[in-house]
Amino acid sequence: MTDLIDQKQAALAAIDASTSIDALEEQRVAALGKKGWVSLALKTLGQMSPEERKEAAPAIQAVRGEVAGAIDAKKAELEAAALEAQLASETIDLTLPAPDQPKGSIHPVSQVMDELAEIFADLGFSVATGPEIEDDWHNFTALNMDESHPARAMHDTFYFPDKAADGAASSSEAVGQQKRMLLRTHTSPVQIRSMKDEGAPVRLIAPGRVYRSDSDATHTPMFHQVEGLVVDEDIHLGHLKWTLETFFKAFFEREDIVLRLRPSYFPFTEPSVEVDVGYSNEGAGKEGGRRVVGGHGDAPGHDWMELGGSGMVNRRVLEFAGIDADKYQGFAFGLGIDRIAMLKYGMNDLRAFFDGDPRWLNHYGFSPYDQPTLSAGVGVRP
Ligand code: FA5
Repeated sequence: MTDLIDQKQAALAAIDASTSIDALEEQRVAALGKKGWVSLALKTLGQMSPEERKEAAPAIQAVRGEVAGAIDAKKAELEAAALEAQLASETIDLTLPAPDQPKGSIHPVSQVMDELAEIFADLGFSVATGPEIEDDWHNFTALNMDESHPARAMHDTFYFPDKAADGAASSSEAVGQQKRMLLRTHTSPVQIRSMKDEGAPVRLIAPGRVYRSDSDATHTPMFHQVEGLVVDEDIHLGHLKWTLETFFKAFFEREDIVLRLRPSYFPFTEPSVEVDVGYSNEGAGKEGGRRVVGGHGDAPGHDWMELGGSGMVNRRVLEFAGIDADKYQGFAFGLGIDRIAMLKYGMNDLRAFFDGDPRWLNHYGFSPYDQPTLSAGVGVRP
């Protein structure tokens, strides 16, 4: 019995001296575990006479209770101390100055895309999308530019490595060419995809990124276009002109916009017209950037900027897309979104659009609260 008392005193001292939950667990196993000294003492009860047992059992149980109680108490104490330490390490000093807010802004191209969608939605257009990694057929062939068509060369196309050219037999080359993959050079393939999917009539815009190997102040290798397509019965060039004028007046929020429609050529439209807008270089925008001011591009200090191409959809294109070209006609246009953003918000150089310079973004970017709406205005500046 004295052994037991000694062991108890030693265990209580060790429990009290434990500085971690792990150390405490060791003490628990040593005393109360299967082979712990308390458990072994309990086992000796079986060999005792009933009288001895009557005396020894309560004593062992008392020791057991005392040791278990000490372990529980120490455990609670250690856990409380750990929590205290964690809370102390996580306190926030509210008297410190607030850290700089990370400040983002809406890129002018995104803002202009939202403005376009808002204006065209009001004219009954829906918004369509298509893949940026496109195949040769949708980007060129179905738009009436077969393989030998010279207009293909004008697009400075980024092609993906040609699988057919990697040692495949030349007999499969014709098939390979049709499926040759590229970065789309314009948004016009969305015309084909939409007509194939939806048939006629259609009335849509398709804004998105396009790619050409091209770079100067008004050309970048990646830029944005918005395609417009209307196919219905009795559609004519007058509808195209009215739509473009109505759009540009709403977009630039002025009535004196002067558009110049120049006869042009696109394989997928016939007749084709290029759309220019008159603008001023003279201090109208912030830092005197290019800006539409209304008026004629031939006036002194004014010039014309080419914004896009358009025309009546070539019947070959309608046929490629599975539309009855005797019943339906259509007009289409493709405008450079970055260019119209430059003219609206007065930037001079297109390349800065994609440099990611926070000073530029801060200056020309929009607040997320400036959601363009026709009622509140589509051209709100922060
Ligand atoms: C086209 O891309 C035709 N798909 C447009 C079209 C659609 C015509 C439907 C008829 C019917 P173009 O290559 O001219 O056409 O480009 C259209 C506009 O994109 C240009 O007027 C210009 O505003 C813009 N653009 C062209 N290349 C660049 C470039 N590298 N960087 C910025 N904008 C560009």
